[in-house]
Amino acid sequence: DDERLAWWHEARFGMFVHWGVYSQYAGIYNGHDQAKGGAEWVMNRCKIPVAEYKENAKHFNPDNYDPESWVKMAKDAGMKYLIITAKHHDGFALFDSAASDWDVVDATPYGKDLLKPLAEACEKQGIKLGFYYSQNQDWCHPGGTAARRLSKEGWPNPDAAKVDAYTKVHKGHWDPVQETATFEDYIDGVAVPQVREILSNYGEISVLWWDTPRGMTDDAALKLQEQLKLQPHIITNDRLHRPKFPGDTKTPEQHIPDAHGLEGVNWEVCMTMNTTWGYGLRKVDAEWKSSETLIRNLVDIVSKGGNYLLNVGPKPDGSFPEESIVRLKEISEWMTVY
Ligand code: JFZ
Repeated sequence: DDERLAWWHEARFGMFVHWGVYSQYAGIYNGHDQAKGGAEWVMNRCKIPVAEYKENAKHFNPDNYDPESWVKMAKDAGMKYLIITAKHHDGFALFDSAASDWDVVDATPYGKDLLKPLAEACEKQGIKLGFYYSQNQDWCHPGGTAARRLSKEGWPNPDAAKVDAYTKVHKGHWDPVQETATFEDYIDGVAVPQVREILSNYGEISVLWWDTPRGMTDDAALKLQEQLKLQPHIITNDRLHRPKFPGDTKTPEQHIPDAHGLEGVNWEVCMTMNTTWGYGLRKVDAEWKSSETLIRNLVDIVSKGGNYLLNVGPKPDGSFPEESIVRLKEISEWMTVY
C-alpha cells in the first residue's frame, strides 16, 4: 500500500481540471448571474430543464483545445499529475461512451473524444493522469441523484416558490425526466459501464476521484469499487461512499489544515485559483488569488505533508483563462529559482 502511494507522496503538486458543457454558461443563465456556488453547478442552481441543457451542447466546439500545451503548463509549474472531470454532476462525458449518447462524441459538433489526446500528452510528457467521476449525482441521466438547492441560492426565478416545492418532494430533482429510472438503473446502465470505460480505454489511470457521496448505497459503491481492479495501482479518494469506503486519500476542500490536523492520513487540498471550479464570468469569478498566495499555499501544504491539487477551469473553446496561465507561469518561474 505504501508502495502504491509512493509516487503520490513524492508528487506534492497536481492540476485539477473542471471542464464540460457548463463552461459555456460561465455561471450566467438567461442574463442572470447564478447567485451561489461554482459555475459548474449552473444547471442545478438555475434549474435548467434537461432537454434545454442538452440542446446547448450543440454549441460546444472547443477548437482551441490543445492538451499538449495544458500538460506542458502543468509540468512547467512543477505539477506531477493531472485530474480531469471525465463526467461532472451534469452527466456529460468528455469521452466516447457506449453507455450513453450524452457525451462529447454524440452530443456536440466537436465529435471527438477529449480524453484520448490528453492521455497521450500526459504519457508523452511523463505526467500521471487521473479522472474525476461524479458517480452519484447525475442530473441528465434518469435515476442519477441531485443535491437539493433552493431558488435563493440559484437565480431570480419567477416561479421560485413552485420550483422549490417541487424539488422538496422530488429529492432535489426539478425535471420529471430525471425520475424516469431508478438509481440502480442508473448505476448499472451508466455509472458502472462508464467507470469501466474510463479505466480501460486510456492507458494507465493513476487516480479515480469520486465526489458528493450523499445518497450512495452500499450496493452501488461495491459495484463501482469492483471496477477499480482494472487499474491495480490506482489511488482513490474518500468520496465514494462514507464511511464504509474510506479510499486512500482525504480531500480537504479550499482550506489548509493546521500543522497537526491530519497526521496519519494521506491528504490532498483541492483549491481554486479564483472562486469557482468551472469557468465563470460572474463578478465573483474575477476574484483571483495572487501567485504569491498560491506559492505560499503550496509550501505550507507540502511542509505539513500534504498534496496540493490546484484547479483550472478551461474556457468553452478549450483554452485556459489568461489569469490561470499567468499564475501557472509565475509558479514555474518560482520553481526554477528555488
Ligand atoms: C464538489 C463538487 O460539487 C464541485 O462542483 C467540485 O467538483 C468540487 C471539487 O467537489 O463540491 C464539494 C465537495 C465536497 C465539499 C465541498 C464541495 N466538502 O467536503 O466540503
